[in-house]
Amino acid sequence: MLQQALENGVLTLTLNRPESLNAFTSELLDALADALKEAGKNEAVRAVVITGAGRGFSAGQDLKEFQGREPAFRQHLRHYNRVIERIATLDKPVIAAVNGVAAGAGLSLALACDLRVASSAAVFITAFSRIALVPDSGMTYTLPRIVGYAKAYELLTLSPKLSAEEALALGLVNRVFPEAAFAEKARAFAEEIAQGPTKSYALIKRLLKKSAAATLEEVLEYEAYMQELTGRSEDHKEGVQAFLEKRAPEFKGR
Ligand code: LHQ
Repeated sequence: MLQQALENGVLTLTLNRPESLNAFTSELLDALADALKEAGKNEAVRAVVITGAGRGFSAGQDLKEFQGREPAFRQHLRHYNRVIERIATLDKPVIAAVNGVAAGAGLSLALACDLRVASSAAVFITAFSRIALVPDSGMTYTLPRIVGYAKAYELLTLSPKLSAEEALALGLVNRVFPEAAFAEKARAFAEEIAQGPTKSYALIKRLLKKSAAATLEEVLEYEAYMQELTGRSEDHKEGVQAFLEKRAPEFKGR
């Protein structure tokens, strides 16, 4: 259901229900939440990739899970919200490797990640309004912050199918890689990030999250505090030394 593999500092979590385009069941969401919690504790993990098995990334909620009964929506969303909150508070970069279609809460999950890379074959659909729902899993928070209110309103109400190139033009994804080389390119991208100054990345994430609901004055204060922390790191010393010696730095995430 959820595959896990740790290699070269990158923990890859693969949603593995390909027969339903990796639609989410409560079980899959809980497994994902647990894996993210463990990733936070494991020092060997310096970046996390979430991707999908088969031809989809995730088609969102498994619409067969509640067949014949009414879901308790608010209660069910706790499974989603735990995942979204763990991504937001995880001090490590989380990359969505969108290998195929991302719809509904599958797209919400991708948008909650820090970076998104897409296969040229990927398709993006907000999908909620197509089944007369409102979005969940933070999409009304993340989407307007990425594309602005006007585009978010359009994407959420009309729910068009966007190609990877359209998603790139909107800033919904950071990179598009050709379908045939996607897995390899996405891995290389994630490994490059895992080799980076990941302690500094962690504090950049905290600063950006804080700035979403803070005044300039508060942000300036928080930046100064975080600068003290990164300024005393081994990686900062290595970064300056490497610059002075005109060589590439070797960061350790400390
Ligand atoms: C699926 C699904 C799926 C089950 C494809 N479930 N089987 C939260 C709380 C509580 C309730 C409700 O929702 C939420 C959050 C949400 O995420 S709401 C949004 C839910 N997702 C959708 O509405 C998307 C539904 N899927 C689609 O519109 C299409 O499948 C897309 C556009 C994603 C892909 O289209 P195609 O590439 O043409 O593939 P397909 O439709 O042929 O699907 C392939 C198989 O996957 C098929 O099974 P089958 O046995 O017929 O081969 C689908 O039934 C199954 N599948 N999505 N969400």
